[in-house]
Amino acid sequence: MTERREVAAAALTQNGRLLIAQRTYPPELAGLWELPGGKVDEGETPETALSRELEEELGILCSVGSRLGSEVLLDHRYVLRAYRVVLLDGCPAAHEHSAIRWIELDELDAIDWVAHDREWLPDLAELLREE
Ligand code: DCM
Repeated sequence: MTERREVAAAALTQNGRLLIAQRTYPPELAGLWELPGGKVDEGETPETALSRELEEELGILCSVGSRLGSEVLLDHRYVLRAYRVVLLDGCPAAHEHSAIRWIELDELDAIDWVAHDREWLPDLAELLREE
């Protein structure tokens, strides 16, 4: 069996708020909110891949830190992992999403999340409480 390819997702927090992004594709996920990120390409580390994705998708420069929460198996090909991320430069803009939002702790539960990302809600709540 070949190893699963990683999809890395960013738990980017600033001033007690978390950045979330609204997907445009595939149709079954369009309109739902996620931690932004993407697939780790061959030769990349999760950290370099996530930095690249955040620059492409949101136009920001970030530092990727430690893992957050458990890994989530997407299907037989992909594993999803979240990382704590700090914004170094730029102001996030939705280049590839339909919208972005900064949310507070008390908004976490009510968001229309992509199902897999819901797994991290307790970890995200703890992260926002620490902020
Ligand atoms: N994905 C997810 N949650 C995220 C990021 C991605 O469930 N926070 C899923 C959606 C896709 C796959 O990972 O099935 C690849 O993502 P993308 O299409 O953004 O590269």
